[in-house]
Formats: sequence, structure tokens, C-alpha cells
Amino acid sequence: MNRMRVVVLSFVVVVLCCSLSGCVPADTSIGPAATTVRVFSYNVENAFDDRVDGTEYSDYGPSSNYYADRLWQVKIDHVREVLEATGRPQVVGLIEVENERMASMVLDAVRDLGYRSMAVTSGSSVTQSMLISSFPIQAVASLPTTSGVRDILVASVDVGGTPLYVLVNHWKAKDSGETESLRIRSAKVGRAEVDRLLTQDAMADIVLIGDFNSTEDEHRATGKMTGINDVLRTTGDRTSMTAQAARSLYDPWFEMPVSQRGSAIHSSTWQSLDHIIMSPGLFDKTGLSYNAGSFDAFRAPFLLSYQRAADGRPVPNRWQESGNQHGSDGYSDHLPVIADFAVNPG
Ligand SMILES: [Ca+2]
Ligand SMILES: [Ca+2]
Repeated sequence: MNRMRVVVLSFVVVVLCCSLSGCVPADTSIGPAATTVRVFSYNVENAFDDRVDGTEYSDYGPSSNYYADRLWQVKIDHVREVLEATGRPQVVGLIEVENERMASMVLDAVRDLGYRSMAVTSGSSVTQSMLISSFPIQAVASLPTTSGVRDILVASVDVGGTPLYVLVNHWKAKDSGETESLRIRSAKVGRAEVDRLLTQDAMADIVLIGDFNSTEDEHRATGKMTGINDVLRTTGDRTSMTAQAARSLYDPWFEMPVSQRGSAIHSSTWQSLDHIIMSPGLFDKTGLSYNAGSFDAFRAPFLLSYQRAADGRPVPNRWQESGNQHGSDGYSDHLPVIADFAVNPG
């Protein structure tokens, strides 16, 4: 397990009064204590930094216009734009950030929005997973998974004295051939960490966020063992979460009609690849608890294209790139996902 440097400068509590149905929060104010914590997860699609290190994908190499046209700054500006549009969520997971240098550049660009601390995975993958927060991040680990697959970031976020454990995931993509076995490897690492935390406190408040490259209903869809449903043991049965001995984890995608699910396009159809998965502790009245129904993908018009998927819904307005030439109008091939949690008085 690699211990990583954590940047924690100060403690700012932001009280948010906004709903996912609106693109802009109605009110953002500084208060003595947060009453709601918004958790956000977003695959930003290859946010490489401002220099060629030699480890980038080939279309981000020396002949790319990415550097001369300062398109890394566009990536950062787009992250900031999305964080503002989603009401400055206090706990932010970002997927596909190149390295700690780029993570620091992102944090520096959003400090005036209240963000103060960050953590980044330290594996050998081409891109990393990062967490930024307006709360202190106190304990961090970068958990190795398997060769060629990203580490899982584990962090403890101090929400006014209540620890929120956050696991930021980026599981193996559904490339050609059999890849579920690699997602199962990631799932086992994540599940083992959840079990370790639940052994310490059966009602610990834990979220597993990120790009799992798995739908909420992957087992039923494939008829095979899956990392998400069979190893993490995700379920849409919220009532089972209230049982003290519950070993399942809750996936709020199940709350939504099937026709509205999805955070990215895969095989020409919407799939729910990005998740905010919750431990049983988020269904009690202690510490943090999930605001039922608050989970959704953030579908602001600027994040969507004029092009449409097979079901007629507009597809993500993804980053535009072809033959080492990058445009600056697109955002990502994924939409962010968001969920709100009540902070119960101590
Ligand atoms: Ca680089
Ligand atoms: Ca709780």
C-alpha cells in the first residue's frame, strides 16, 4: 500500500441550497456547519497536463496541438465550469487525470470555489484518479489492483468531525475480448477495503465512486459473474440497507426508470458506467445519510451533443480529437453523477 502526500490547507464549510433539477445553485453560503454534503464523480476524458512526459497516449504526443494551443487549460476550465454548474459539490472524484502535477493544477484553478485538499492515486497507469474536497482529507492510500489496471484511491474526508470514507475507482474498460475478470480483480480490492472499514465500524459512512465500466445491472445483462453485482454485492433494495448485518451495498441507479439511466455511451447505447455506491451506514440517522432520490447524472445542455443515441437521447458532448488534432468545444464522453447526503446533528 502506497502512502501518498495529501494537501490540506484549511477548512471551509460550504452550505449548499441547490437541486439537481436546476443548472445553477440558488444559494451558496458559508455557514457554521454543513447540512448537506454533495458527492460528485466525473470521468473527465484524458486530462493530460501541460508538458510531454512520454507516457501519454500517442494522440497527446509531441505533434499534438494540445500543448501549443494550451488545451490542458481548456480541460481545467471545463472541470471548473462543471463544478460551478453542479453547485460546488464538496466531495469531488475526477477520473482520467494524468498525474499529481495536473491534479494540482486543477485544484489551484478551483480554490476560490472553496476547494482546499486533494489526493491522487500513484499507480503506473497512464491516467490517475483524484479526489478534491472543501473538507480536510485525512488518510489516503493508493490500492494496487492488477497489472495494467488503475489503483483505487481510498480517502477519509472529515465532514465536520464525521468521517466519510471515499473509494475512487476506475475499472478496466469493456475492450474487445474478455475483460470482466479484470473488473473482478478491482472489485475484490475495493470489497476487501470496504470489509476492513466495516470491521472497524459496521455503520461506517462509505461511498464508492468513479467509472466502474459496469452497469448497475451487469449480472442480469450478461448472465455471468460480475465485479459490481457479485463481488461488491450492489443492490437496489434500499430496505435491506437498514439491517445492521447488511453486507450489500446500495446503487441508486436502480431508483430511476431504466429509460433514464446512463452516464456514458457504450455500444451505441446509454450505460450506467459511473456510480455512487453506498454502505449501510448511509441509511441510518447518524453521521451522514443519503437523501433518497437525489442521485442522478448531470445532464446540462452544454454537456450534451446534437447527436443522438439509439434511444433518441442526446449523447455526451465529448472531447473532440482526431489524428493528434484536438478541438476545444467538447467536454467528456461521460456525464458527471451526483448524490446528496444529510449531515445529522451530532
Ligand atoms: Ca504530461
Ligand atoms: Ca450514517
